[in-house]
Amino acid sequence: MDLALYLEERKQLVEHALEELLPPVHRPPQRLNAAIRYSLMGGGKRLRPILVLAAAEAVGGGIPPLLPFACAMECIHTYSLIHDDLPAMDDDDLRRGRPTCHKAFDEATAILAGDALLTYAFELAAHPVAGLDPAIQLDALAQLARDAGIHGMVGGQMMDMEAENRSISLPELQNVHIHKTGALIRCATLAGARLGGGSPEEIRALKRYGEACGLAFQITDDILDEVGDTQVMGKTAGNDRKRNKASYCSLLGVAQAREEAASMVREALEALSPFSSVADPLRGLVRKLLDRTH
Ligand code: GRG
Repeated sequence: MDLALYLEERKQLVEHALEELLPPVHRPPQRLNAAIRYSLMGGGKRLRPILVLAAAEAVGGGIPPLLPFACAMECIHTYSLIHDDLPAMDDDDLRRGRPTCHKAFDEATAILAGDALLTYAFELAAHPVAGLDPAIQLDALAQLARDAGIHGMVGGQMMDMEAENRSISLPELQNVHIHKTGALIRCATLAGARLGGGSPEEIRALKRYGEACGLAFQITDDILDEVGDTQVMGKTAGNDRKRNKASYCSLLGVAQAREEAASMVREALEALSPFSSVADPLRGLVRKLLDRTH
């Protein structure tokens, strides 16, 4: 299986759908629509929407009906990056290789672009999925709200802020990661499995895969922050150290952090053991995390 080709094709599908589904720049309020498009269409790996599609494909689901939900996940992710970059949070100038939204526009516009993306995401996630029991879609939508909000990403971001400038244990750090980054990644594979029509066993397996994949992703993000290259990553390296933030690298060292990431990848692959080659894109994706450079 050609993973690079698979990822490129799915990325194109997602980007084409985003182009179609987003309000055009010429429609008022133009400045808000321009800021939204600037952040959303300015690069990014599209990991979360691709995970939705790959999980759905692993359970025999079709792609086109799921594109609005997959795009909703990218909208939520992009809003979180815009807000995370604001002066009140990480105060970053560079994102996806370009000036952050508040640098390219202004702070108030960036706040509103994030707010608008979050709410637009739920408009997209509520697009009826053809042929699917609406109760299943409602479950996926409620799960998305939980994983993006207090009990997921936003809650994790708060824990992360509270952990700055103090020493925390590895289990505490893991808890931050599970919420801040892991919840949305797990939500992607869970939603794909549900909306793709998976059996309860398949849904459980893909949820477990998403959990392990989310942790592997965050650990490799910590490693990149420590040893990565700002130019290649398109965002500023060394932020954790600068802000005196605990990370897998500060708690374990880079070598042990790599070991932990590899162990999470093994766990994710183990979760996929009931699946045939239909899950090969998911297998390839999580293996690829170990040598990612951005
Ligand atoms: C502000 C509510 C709120 C939440 C922010 C996700 C997050 C929570 C902050 C982002 C900070 C950060 C660098 C987290 C580490 C993991 C992460 C989300 C990295 C960026 O995601 P990628 O690598 O980015 O998927 P691209 O640009 O490829 O989409």
